[in-house]
Parts: sequence; structure tokens; C-alpha cells
Amino acid sequence: MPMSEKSKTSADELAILRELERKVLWLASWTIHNANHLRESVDGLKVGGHQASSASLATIMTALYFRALRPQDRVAVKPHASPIYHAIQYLLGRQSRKKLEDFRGYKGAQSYPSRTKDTDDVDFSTGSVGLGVAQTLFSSLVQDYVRAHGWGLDAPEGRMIALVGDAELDEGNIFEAILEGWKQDLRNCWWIIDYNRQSLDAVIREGLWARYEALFRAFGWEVVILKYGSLLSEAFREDGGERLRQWIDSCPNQLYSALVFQGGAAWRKRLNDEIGDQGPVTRLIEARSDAELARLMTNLAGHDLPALLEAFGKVDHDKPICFICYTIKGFGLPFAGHKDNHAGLMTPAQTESLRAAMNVRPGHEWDKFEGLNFAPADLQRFLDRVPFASGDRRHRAARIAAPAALSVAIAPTMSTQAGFGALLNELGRDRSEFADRIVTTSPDVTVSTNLGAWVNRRGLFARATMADTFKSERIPSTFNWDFSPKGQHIELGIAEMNLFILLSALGLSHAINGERLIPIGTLYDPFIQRGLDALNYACYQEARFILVATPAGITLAGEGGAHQSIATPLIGMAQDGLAAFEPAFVDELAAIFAFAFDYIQRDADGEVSERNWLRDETGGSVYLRLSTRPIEQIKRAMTSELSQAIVDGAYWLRKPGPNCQVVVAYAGAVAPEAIQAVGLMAEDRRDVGLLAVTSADRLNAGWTAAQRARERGLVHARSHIEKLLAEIPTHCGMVTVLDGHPATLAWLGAVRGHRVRPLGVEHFGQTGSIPELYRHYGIDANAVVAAAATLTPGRPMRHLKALP
Ligand SMILES: Cc1ncc(C[n+]2csc(CCOP(=O)(O)OP(=O)(O)O)c2C)c(N)n1
Ligand SMILES: [Mg+2]
Repeated sequence: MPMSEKSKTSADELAILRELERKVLWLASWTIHNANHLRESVDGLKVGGHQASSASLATIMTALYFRALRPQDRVAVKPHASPIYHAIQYLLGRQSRKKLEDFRGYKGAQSYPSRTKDTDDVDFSTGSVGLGVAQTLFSSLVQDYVRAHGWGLDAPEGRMIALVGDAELDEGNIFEAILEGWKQDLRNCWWIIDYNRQSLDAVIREGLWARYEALFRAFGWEVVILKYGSLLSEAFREDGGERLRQWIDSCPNQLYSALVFQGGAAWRKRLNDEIGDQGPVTRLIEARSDAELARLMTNLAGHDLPALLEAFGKVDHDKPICFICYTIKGFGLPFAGHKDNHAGLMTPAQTESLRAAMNVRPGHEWDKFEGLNFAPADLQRFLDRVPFASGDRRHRAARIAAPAALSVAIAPTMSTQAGFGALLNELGRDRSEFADRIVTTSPDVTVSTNLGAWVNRRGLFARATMADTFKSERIPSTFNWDFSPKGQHIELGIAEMNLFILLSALGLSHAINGERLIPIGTLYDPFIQRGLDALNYACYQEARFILVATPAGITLAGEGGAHQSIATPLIGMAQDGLAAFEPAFVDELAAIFAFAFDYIQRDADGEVSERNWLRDETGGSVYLRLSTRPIEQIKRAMTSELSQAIVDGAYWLRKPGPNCQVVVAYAGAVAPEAIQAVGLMAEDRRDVGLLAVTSADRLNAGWTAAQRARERGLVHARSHIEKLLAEIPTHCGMVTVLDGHPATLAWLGAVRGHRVRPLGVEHFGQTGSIPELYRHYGIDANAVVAAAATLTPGRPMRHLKALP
């Protein structure tokens, strides 16, 4: 094609893109206006529409989605740009008008882009600022991991792109990610900062861009600053232009924002006051009308399509890039630049004037091509050829068969953490495809969470090989720390946020890369709380992984204070998308792992199982709360009934007789105390039962689901716990005990109306031995007996000692 023809095509394209940019801004504004209008008429409630925050990104997203992006690229969109995202998808034919009309309403387009709740191909769920940004970085590392292992090489490499609010960079997890990205040799990652110099409350500090620039460069990123658009750049070349540039370069953010809001006359007055008597620049100002002056002075690169297209188009390397794009919050809308505009909504009159400016006739607000200066057929032809929208971007990957039973040598006395190490060690030996797809990761607690043996077998992952110097120097060490592209363990720095975001990225590999991974992450249980929001978002976007948290609770003994987790069993119960287990014995652990390996790969629609009333077919992630406390193991054969009961959440370790007076229900590391207490009570209470709870979470979820099913008329619905407790007489008392918050098991009494005394830990721990601490917090055998004595009248308990 001759050059002139090619550039002509580009000019046409640019003209169309300019029209689409206007249309995107209109549709997003109308979506928000419409949603708020509905809300007001329904319940008088005004909801924040984030019109200003959306408008800020309208040009950048137009340039990306209609031109620069390719189908293999993945994007985390700043939460408040959701209306722009949905408008773009609507134009591309991937979002329905109904969903836009129901924006923020029941089953409508989501307020913040959601992978799971939206239907228009959102790549990453955002909303809690900072998390989506970091997720792109880790997704890029996962892409490298997958390709380094020889998978998915026939597909092109994608770029992982985040659209970042400037105030979003206040979130510390972003910096933790940048540091980790540097260590892991990050590639193919673009962060585009919407530098509108406004947050929710305020105008941001002067000169922040310079700190960002220095910071990103320090970690090996290329930094591209897109400050002035083509109008301003041309004006700077005029006589007096240099003076204008000096003025605007030194204009404080607050003043700039205020002038943007005030408009042309205010610009003229201010410029005349400050530089109006300086020769050529006066003529430059005077040559423009108020409207032209306002257009000129707000012509920042983040709203200049040619500047953006050029910048995105000329990237020809895979180094991470940070684009700092100057923008105006609310650009093109009446409250542009106003510091209070974050949740600002246009008044009906303002919407009317925007409608007029956009040439949209009443009743034609949703028409895709209404008011545009191109024939609809031309526009449609353009949209049909948008590279990003060609083809299915969400992949599927087949399930990988997990070994039916996991072999692990169980020592007579063993902790669940040791069992975990032994189990992975066995898997490390296994030359199956399944074992090859396992990827482990840990935030600097690989060795202390017992992953060492696995890592010795499978090695650490890095794109470049790096030998363990201790090994080459022949210095004896238990651990082999060799890095290679084939390694299966990703060693992270200590930041737990990074662990969860990496798990989220690994756990979406089947959908993003079309290659399934089996991710297992380890950390100390108390530090779940450090990364909780990232864990929440990982679950929200249906990432699939196994989280092994060890050690846990006051059983940590010597580690006092807040190192001993209290709330995590409740987190395990309450976290949607995460099945929580707390086994006591290693054979239970093996049964749970066998289940988990399959469960994390399920994705069928939520059929309920009539056995336990859980929606097991939808699958989910798994959390195991483990312990370092060695416990005498039970010698028994693992039957299919027993392993099923373990997975369903509980089984009778000692089945109560028909005249049962007391049931002790325990979870986790306190098993020996519960067993001992039952022995101590046996002489004084009849038919004492001992219930081993392996998953309070699944037991509870099955119970509530069965109740709901009965309320809907399925009268035969019975959950696992209801069946287990069916034969227990109602006068029987129940003592529950665990090393965690007592509320975890306290609900068991409500299942069939048994009185309950829940034992557990409610206060920050202190150092001491396990027996000392169990006595102190009242979760030892004596405390169980004392609780049972009070709960169930009868003979005094002979073995009961006075409580401390
Ligand atoms: C973790 C978290 N904290 C607080 C909020 C509430 N919030 C939403 S947007 C916002 C300010 C965002 O400013 P910026 O990133 O600059 O985006 P802009 O609105 O300027 O486009 C805040 C505080 C949130 N969504 N997530
Ligand atoms: Mg901002």
C-alpha cells in the first residue's frame, strides 16, 4: 500500500476513534445518570456514580480497547472506570443494553468491574484499590512460569495492563508488588497511571509524578510521561510558547484544577494577571477565544488520542512500562477539575446540555451511533475489526486427574504440618502430569512450613538458571536452592499480600493462559490477616488454590501475643469461595488433600449434593489450618466412608450410645485433650460421644443449606451434621473445643437444640508451653471435664481438678 494511502486510512481511523471516544463518554455518563435517576425515583437514595472518575479514563480506554489492545492482553480497570468499560463493551457488542440500564441494580452491570458477576469479559475484579494493579504484575509472572514449563507456547504472549488511579498508588501492596516484580525479572506489564491529581477527598501533592518516575526507574521499569497534548505542544512552538510552558509547568495542582473547573474566562484572567505583559505570549493568549483557550489549557496528553496511540503503539520491547498520563478528572463534563467531584453527579439540566453537545435525541440515548458524524455501517465495520474483540478471550483447561489416594508414611506420633511436608515429598517423587502441574509458593517461610523436601525435589522457579552456591562450594545444607525455568516453587519475599495475589494469578491460569496449575501456598496462620483483602479478592474472582496455614493458634506456644491466631477459624467459615479444614490427624490430611486436588478444579454449575447439601460441583479454593504439635496418630484403615465424612466435615471418633449424656466435639490440635477428657468422664457420665470436626466450615454451610432447602419444600433435606446428631437425646450436653475462637463450633448446639459450652481462645496469647497455655485458656482436658460437669447434672466427676 502506498504510504499516502496508509496515512489517509490512519486519519480516518483517528476520526472514527474520536467519535467513539465521545460516544463512550456519553454512554458512561448516561448509564450513571440513568441508574441514579432510577434509584432516586425508587427509594430516594442517591448513589455515587463516579462520573468524574470515569471520564478521566475515557480517552485512554478508547485508545486501548479500540486500537492498542490485542485479544491476549489482560487488563485490570480502575474500579471507578467501570461505566467506561461497560460502555466500550456495549459498543463492541459484548454488553447488553439491559445490563447497562440496570447498572448498579439487581443483576445489572456491576459498579466495579467483576470477573464473576459481570458478563462482559472482565479480566480482573477490581474495587479494593491497589489489588487489581498488583494482580497484573503477578499474572505476568504466571504467564512466564507457564511458558517456561513449555505450556501454551503456540499462543501469543499477552501484556498485563493496569489502569491505575493516581491516589491508588497510596496503597502499600503496590510497592510490595513492584519490589517482587524486580526480583522475579518482570516482563510484559504496563501500568497506565491516570494522573488526574485528584483522589476521593482532595487534590494530591505537588510533584508526585517525579517520585513515581524515580521509583519505577529504580526498579527497572521504563517510565513514559505523557503530559501535554498536541494542541499545547503546537502552542509551545509558537512565539511566546516557551513562556506558556514555564507557566503551566509551575502551575500548582490545586490552581490548575480550579481553573479547569472555572473555564475560559478564568484562564484568560489568570494568564493575563501572571504573564499577560510579557510580549509574544500575550498575543498567543489573545489570539484565542475563551472556549479555545479553555480547550488549549486542558489539552493534556491523557485526553489526546494521537499522543496516546503513538505512545502505546511504539512500545517494541517487553520491559515493564509505567505510563504517567496527565488527565483531568471529569474531563468533558461540567464538574471537571472540581475537587469535590469524586462522587459528583450531573444534574438533569447538565445531562441535557451534554446530550445536546453529543447530538443525542431524546429517546435515542442508547443508540450506538446516534449523533456521530459517520455512517453507521462504517462505524460498525470499524468495530467489527477491533483486534481486541476478535475471538474468545476466556480459556478453559481440562481437569488434570489427581491421584485417587495420596501415599504418605504416617509416623506413630506426627503433626499435621509434618504430614503436609511428607505428603508433598511423596508428590515430589511422582513423575505424573499432575505432580508437574503443582506449583508451590511461600513468602519466605518455605522451610518453616515444611516445603523444603518438595523444593529439594522440584527446585525453585526463575526464568534464568541460578545455582545454589552452597551446593557448588560443597557446604553441607539440608536444602537445595537451585533456580531454573523448570523449577516448581516460586519463592516470594515476606509480603503476605503478594502471596495471595500470586495465588490469585496462579489460580486463574486455566482461564487466562488456558493452562491449568495446581497452586499451593504456605504461610503462618496468623498472617492470613495480613493479606486478607487480597485473599478475599482471589476468592471473589474464583481463583483456585490450596492455602496451607501453619502453625496456628496458641499451640504455637513459645510465640506469644498476636502471633497466635484466634480469628482464622472464623475467617475460614465466613470467607466465600474457600472451604476451610482443620484436621487433627495425618490420614485426615491426606483425605482432605485428595479431595482438594479435585475440588479446586471443578467449575460446573452449582448443583447441590443431596448428601451434604453443599454446592460442591462449583468447586472453590481450600484452606487448611495446620499445626506443628506432634500428636499420637490413630492406626486405622482409611475407608471410603471415613474419608467422605472427613471431607463432609465430621465423624464420630467415639460413637455415643443411646443414653448419651455428654458429647465432646473438637477440632484440630486439641484432639489429645478431647480424647483424654472423654476417658476421664467415662466413669461418671453415660455413653460419652466424641465428635471429630474436620471442617466446621463445611458442616455449617451444609446445615444452613439444608434448612433453606426444607423451607423451600424439600422436606427430606438433611445435612451431614444433622444426620450425625440425629440419635443424640436432647437432654445431652455438648462441650466444643478448639484452639481458636469458640464461636467456630458454638453453633453445633442449635442444630438439634443441645445445650453447649463452647471452649476456645478469646484473648491475645502469651508465651508458655502447650500444657501451660491450654490450661491458661481453658482448652485442656480438665477444662472440658469441668464444662461437661456443669452442663450435665450427675455424679461429681472424679478426675476433675480445681480450675486455675
Ligand atoms: C482499599 C480501598 N480503600 C478505599 C476505597 C474508596 N475509594 C474509592 S476511589 C478512591 C480514591 C481514588 O482516587 P484515584 O485512585 O486517584 O482515582 P480517581 O477517582 O482520581 O480516578 C477511594 C479512596 C477503595 N475503593 N478501596
Ligand atoms: Mg486521581
